[in-house]
Amino acid sequence: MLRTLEAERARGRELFASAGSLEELEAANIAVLGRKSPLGEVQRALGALEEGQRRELGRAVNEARTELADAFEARRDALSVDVESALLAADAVDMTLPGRRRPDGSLHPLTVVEDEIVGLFLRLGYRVAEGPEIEDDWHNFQALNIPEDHPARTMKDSLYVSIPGHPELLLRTETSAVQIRTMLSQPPPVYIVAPGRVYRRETPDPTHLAVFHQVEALVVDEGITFADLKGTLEAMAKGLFGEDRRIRFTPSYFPFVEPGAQIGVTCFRCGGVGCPTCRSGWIELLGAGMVHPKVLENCGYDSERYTGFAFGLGIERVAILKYEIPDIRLLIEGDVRFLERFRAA
Ligand code: FA5
Repeated sequence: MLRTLEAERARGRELFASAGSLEELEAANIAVLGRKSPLGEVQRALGALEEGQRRELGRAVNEARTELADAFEARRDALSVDVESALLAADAVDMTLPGRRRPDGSLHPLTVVEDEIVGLFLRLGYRVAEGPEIEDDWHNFQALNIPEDHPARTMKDSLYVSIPGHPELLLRTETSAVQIRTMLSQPPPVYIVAPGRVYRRETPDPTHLAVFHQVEALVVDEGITFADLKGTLEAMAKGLFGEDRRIRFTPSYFPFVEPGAQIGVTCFRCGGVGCPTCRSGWIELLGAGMVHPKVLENCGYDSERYTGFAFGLGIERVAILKYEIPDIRLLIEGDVRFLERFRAA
């Protein structure tokens, strides 16, 4: 039996040393130290021996077991380190590789144009005013000299909001309602610009959207005349489009101004001859005029002492003129290929 024991010791050492993985090592452990292994059998046979022999052989079996168990553990530790190293190697990050560069984002052309227009007026000493996008009938119509039965109400198709208990709410059709809110909140003089979103029931085409943005301007002070309006608009058009683009004033009607005018800019595509984008050679940019005395009075201003001018321009219209965009709808489609053009803008 001692010979078997020696042979098992040698076999066990060999098997453990040659195990190439933790799975192979576990199988070797069962074969060498398991209950059904030759060593196990020797151990079971001990009971049948007489005491002196049993003690001697028992000690030898224990020694063999201890040595083999140590060999098993030493190999298991070595293999575990290998496994961990392999996992780490698979997970390794090469710190010397160049990083993946994400393309820089950019401002939407409408934001760029709005910032430019507002910036122009801030430099002239105006301040920015704001109003809600959901308006009531009084601010959107009545205070702007558009009473209930006034035909001007049908000039723009309004979108009404159905909120129980608030029958007169609508999505504002123009930023002019901010004129009213501003005058009600402060005494003259007033020098404000009010950028914001407006809503109309329109079918979009190359120069029209149903939801678009306007910048409203309002000036009320002593001695303001139409010449101030004209000079301000000419300065603005030159600032936005450069010295070469021609602008024109044509008489127009808005109930909240008297006299009223529309300002057009020569079309970037045809230069003013007429094409599918502009139809007439001109692209209408804004409506303007001298604030109607009734509007001043509706807000508690003394219309004998104060006069003022106002205008409202479409930001999308400025963008299509400035960047020569053939269709205004491109501005709201979010197509990255189109927006990438403005990365450097
Ligand atoms: C108005 O909205 C007036 N509130 C402007 C005004 C303000 C007049 C103060 C007098 C005093 P109008 O509906 O014309 O006017 O619109 C003003 C500008 O918004 C237009 O000149 C145009 O640049 C732009 N605009 C109008 N409709 C659309 C549309 N459907 N899509 C894109 N831009 C539009």
